[in-house]
Amino acid sequence: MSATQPKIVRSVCPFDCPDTCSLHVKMEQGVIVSIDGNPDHPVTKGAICNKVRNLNERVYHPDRLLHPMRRVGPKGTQEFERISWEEAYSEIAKRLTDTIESKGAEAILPYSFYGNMGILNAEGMDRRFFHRLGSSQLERTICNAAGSAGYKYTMGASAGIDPEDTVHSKYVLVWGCNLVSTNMHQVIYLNEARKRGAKIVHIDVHRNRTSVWADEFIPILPGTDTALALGMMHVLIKEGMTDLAFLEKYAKGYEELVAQAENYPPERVSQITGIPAEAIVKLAREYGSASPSYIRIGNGLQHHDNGGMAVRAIVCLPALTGQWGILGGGALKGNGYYSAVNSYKLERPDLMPDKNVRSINMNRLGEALMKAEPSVDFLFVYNSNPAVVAPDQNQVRKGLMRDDLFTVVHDLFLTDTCKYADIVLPATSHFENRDLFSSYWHLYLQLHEPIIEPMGECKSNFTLFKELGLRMGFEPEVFDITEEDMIRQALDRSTPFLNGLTYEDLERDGWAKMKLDKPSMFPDRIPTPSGKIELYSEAMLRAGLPPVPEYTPIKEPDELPFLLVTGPNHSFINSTFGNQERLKKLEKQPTADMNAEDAAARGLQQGDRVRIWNERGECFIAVKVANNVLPGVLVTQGLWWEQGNEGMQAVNSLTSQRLSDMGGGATFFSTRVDIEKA
Ligand SMILES: Nc1nc2c(c(=O)[nH]1)N[C@H]1C(S)=C(S)[C@@H](COP(=O)(O)OP(=O)(O)OC[C@H]3O[C@@H](n4cnc5c(=O)[nH]c(N)nc54)[C@H](O)[C@@H]3O)O[C@H]1N2
Ligand SMILES: Nc1nc2c(c(=O)[nH]1)N[C@H]1C(S)=C(S)[C@@H](COP(=O)(O)OP(=O)(O)OC[C@H]3O[C@@H](n4cnc5c(=O)[nH]c(N)nc54)[C@H](O)[C@@H]3O)O[C@H]1N2
Ligand code: SF4
Ligand SMILES: [Mo]
Repeated sequence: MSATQPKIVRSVCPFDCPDTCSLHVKMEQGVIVSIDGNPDHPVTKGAICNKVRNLNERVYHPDRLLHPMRRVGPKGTQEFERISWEEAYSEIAKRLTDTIESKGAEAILPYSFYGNMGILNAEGMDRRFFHRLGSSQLERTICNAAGSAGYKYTMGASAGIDPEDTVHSKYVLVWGCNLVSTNMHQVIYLNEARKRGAKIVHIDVHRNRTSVWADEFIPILPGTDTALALGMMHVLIKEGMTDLAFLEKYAKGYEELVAQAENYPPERVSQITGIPAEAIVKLAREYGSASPSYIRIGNGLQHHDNGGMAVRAIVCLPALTGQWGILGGGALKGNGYYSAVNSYKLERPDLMPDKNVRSINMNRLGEALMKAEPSVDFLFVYNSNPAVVAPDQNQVRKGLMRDDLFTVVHDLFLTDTCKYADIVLPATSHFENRDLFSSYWHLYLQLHEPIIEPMGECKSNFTLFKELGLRMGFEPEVFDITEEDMIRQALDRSTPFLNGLTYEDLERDGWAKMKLDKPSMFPDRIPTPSGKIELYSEAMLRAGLPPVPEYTPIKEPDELPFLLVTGPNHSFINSTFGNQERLKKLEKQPTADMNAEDAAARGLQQGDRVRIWNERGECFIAVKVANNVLPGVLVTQGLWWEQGNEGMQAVNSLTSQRLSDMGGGATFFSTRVDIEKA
């Protein structure tokens, strides 16, 4: 084929989204002209979301960073001058060396998350670099840490059922998950299940796109899901709807759970959750009498003070009704366990000079920058935009403004975080990289070959940390390797799921499904300490947590009248795309949904500009009056940039650095605020 003929090449969507779609990219003369889904992929089957359909606009965006820059004005003013990579590397290397000599390596903190989900670029060469450097470790807990810990206490691992089997489900609870916006292929599978007779119930604090799509919507007060799960258990037990044979064989602690559920009659649960008692009884009866039943557990409920317990409690339900092992029955929060590659070989924690180096929870970045001892003097940000996404943003930004802090930010765009950087480095898009992608929902690993050359002087995370490592004099056998070498190392792990998968297999086919002979690894293999599903958990008791599910209210003092939930929106991925005009237009403007009763009591009308505030900060936003939320609840959607929305203040100026009950998770949604006309 001649170079001028359009051709279609295969790619993978790199964003932090469960679907990890296979893409077909149309190229003309070496330029990406359009993006579509790859119809051959067994799960994503050619469908992609609107965000990624125009990804060429992001790749070729006029604002893309194309060369390194050094700050020349005060922090926060965006005054930079162009420098070469040579200058950037020598300044960074010198700073790193000086910091280690004067303060020790703990004064250096990497800060990253999954702006690019590629395994090599998100948890490969970067991890090696910071391990070898001996820097402070970062606990990457901002997303699903609480729920994963809670799920693990009950089931032993972050694993659920194969989503492809959910077409067989007959009753589906979509619990704290905004599927239509955040996991579109799950919607496609459930539409098929519905055609075959399934009922879909959405449990959420906000009537959103998913509630409209579902057959029934149950609005719940934020942070009260543990009580609802216990109320359902109360009814299931009272009405003899539990599967005693399954429980006898596969679960531990049923009697303790029966005693605990006794404390949660529907009337009490109704007062806690805001759900009428009859609705709780009906929900439990429907769930208890349907099979196969499936619970898709989302992130919404775990971003609370009690989020770990909520997930732990909910995932007891499929055990009570004996759903594991039935095609289309069980639950799914995340499936990362199945496609786990060799993280030891990838990340090389053995390179750490001191295994007891301190570790800093990323949800407390503000505190770490302002108060840590020894102080954080060097911050290296990549794959993340903490000035927008981290909680308690005013403290984060205050920390980033510190004169004695040296900050490097590697990104594709001059984000709000870059404004505080001493050195800004240009990152490639994933189209420019070779990488390996797993999904935290479906069961396919995908290989990605670069489809365009790096733009300008951009470098991938892999190349940046490889070259910086070599510049620092680190071992060539660890750092001077190719992407292909590293992918081979990642695949070098003996697990029944990877089942001997090789680089050649992926090169030939593009993807491979993890081997799972049964609907899930449960109940045959339950990797808890007891080998059973732990309705009662001694590990929790030892950790100072209630050993059986128990409802505790959120910790935020209730001096202020409203609970604020600041979730993601339909057209961005976290703060990614917050600078893309087409997608911003679709979202119109940042708004806060408010119950009509509350609005009337406050004299607020549709579209009024309001000030939402608490002791941590304030946020100016338009109010949307609708009965989309219960009285006393406010919901915003989207992590909007401040740049381009001047005077708004990101919603994370209101959220707290408190950690959740388990896993050191974030508590974004356990926020109390007041609201007034601006
Ligand atoms: N379009 C889009 N897709 C995305 C993302 C994005 O930003 N935009 N982000 C990606 C990432 S990183 C993640 S982690 C996932 C998150 O995707 P989801 O798992 O869907 O999680 P959220 O959207 O955070 O919250 C889900 C729902 O929980 C509700 N909720 C909040 N508090 C509670 C509660 O106490 N109880 C109950 N029952 N519901 C509650 C919220 O109103 C929301 O509708 O999506 C990924 N996909
Ligand atoms: N209030 C509130 N806050 C939240 C949430 C919420 O629901 N409400 N959600 C939380 C959740 S679940 C998550 S996962 C986090 C997400 O927080 P982040 O991981 O920070 O996600 P993004 O905002 O998408 O920022 C990712 C950045 O990485 C950059 N990037 C992309 N690819 C590359 C690359 O290859 N190399 C480099 N160096 N950079 C790259 C992007 O341009 C972007 O600026 O936010 C959390 N914050
Ligand atoms: S953001 Fe999610 S749904 Fe959209 S293309 Fe990427 S993986 Fe698919
Ligand atoms: Mo996330």
